[in-house]
Amino acid sequence: MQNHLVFSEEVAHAKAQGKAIVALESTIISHGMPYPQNVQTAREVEQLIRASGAVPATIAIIDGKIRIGLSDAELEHLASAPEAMKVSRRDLPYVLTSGKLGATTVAATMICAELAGIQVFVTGGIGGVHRGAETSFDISADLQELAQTSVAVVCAGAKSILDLGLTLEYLETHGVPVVSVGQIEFPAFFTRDSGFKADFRLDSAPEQAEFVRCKWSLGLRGGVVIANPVPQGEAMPKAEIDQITEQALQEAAAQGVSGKAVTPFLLHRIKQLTEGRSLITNIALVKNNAVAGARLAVALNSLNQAG
Ligand code: PSU
Ligand code: MN
Repeated sequence: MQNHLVFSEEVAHAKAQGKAIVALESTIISHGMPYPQNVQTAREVEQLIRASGAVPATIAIIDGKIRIGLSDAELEHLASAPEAMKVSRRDLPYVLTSGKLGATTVAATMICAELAGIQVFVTGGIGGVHRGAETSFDISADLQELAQTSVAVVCAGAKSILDLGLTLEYLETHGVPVVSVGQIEFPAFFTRDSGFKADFRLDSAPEQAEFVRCKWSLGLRGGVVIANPVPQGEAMPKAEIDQITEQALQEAAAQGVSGKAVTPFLLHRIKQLTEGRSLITNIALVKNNAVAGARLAVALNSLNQAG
């Protein structure tokens, strides 16, 4: 098992010293944002995590190894390499044995984080049940991963490109708690309110840490969604994002986009249709999550060390 993993010096050192570590995904870099904003954001997010007292571990697959923590040059390469594969659970053995460059989704990052002994993971938005899933069966593997892999996932909810009601039902069925921060409403990524409620509201990192630890101490495997809404001043107008989302969804259907290409297609079109404003919001919410995730990792680390 361990021979698949390679830790960066920074992360290896953090592990040896018992410091708090935060995992970060790489599909958001390769497929979620354009170059060079993607690599700038990745660097800033890492810095925010360090400034908040934790150590960042960006995860990707390079030369047949699961890399836990990337160098600056590796981040740059991943951000600008068009051949980077979007890697979810089912793709891991292929990308590792073929030696291709792989960017991990929420699902794959959770798997790698758990293997590396990292309990907190920060991203922008999780995948979910797509609209029309009753005929397309398009349900992100992220949800199955949350059902079985024990990592806390700090996100800004999920995008309204998804059916958020069905996404929350799916998580309920699989026993995945959805915790909102600062409000009971489940956030919808670009906006603070989705029209749906989270299961629980826990505003402080120590409360969130106790909750997560309690779940796992009961032997309940699986993740916890920590849904942290985009900051007030950075959110997009709901009517605008709703209309643009509809348009992007219709274009995806008309062009026959399917499978793993759906989510990147929609993210890219929304960015184009908002003339880049969605990207600014996206960057702001990821940074906001980085701070929340680092605080959670620090709180969880002190609970773990207290025994
Ligand atoms: N949602 C976003 N931004 C993203 C993704 C989702 O708002 O970058 C990425 C994440 O890596 C997520 C993946 O795990 O897309 C989900 O893809 P799919 O729907 O194909 O499972
Ligand atoms: Mn899908």
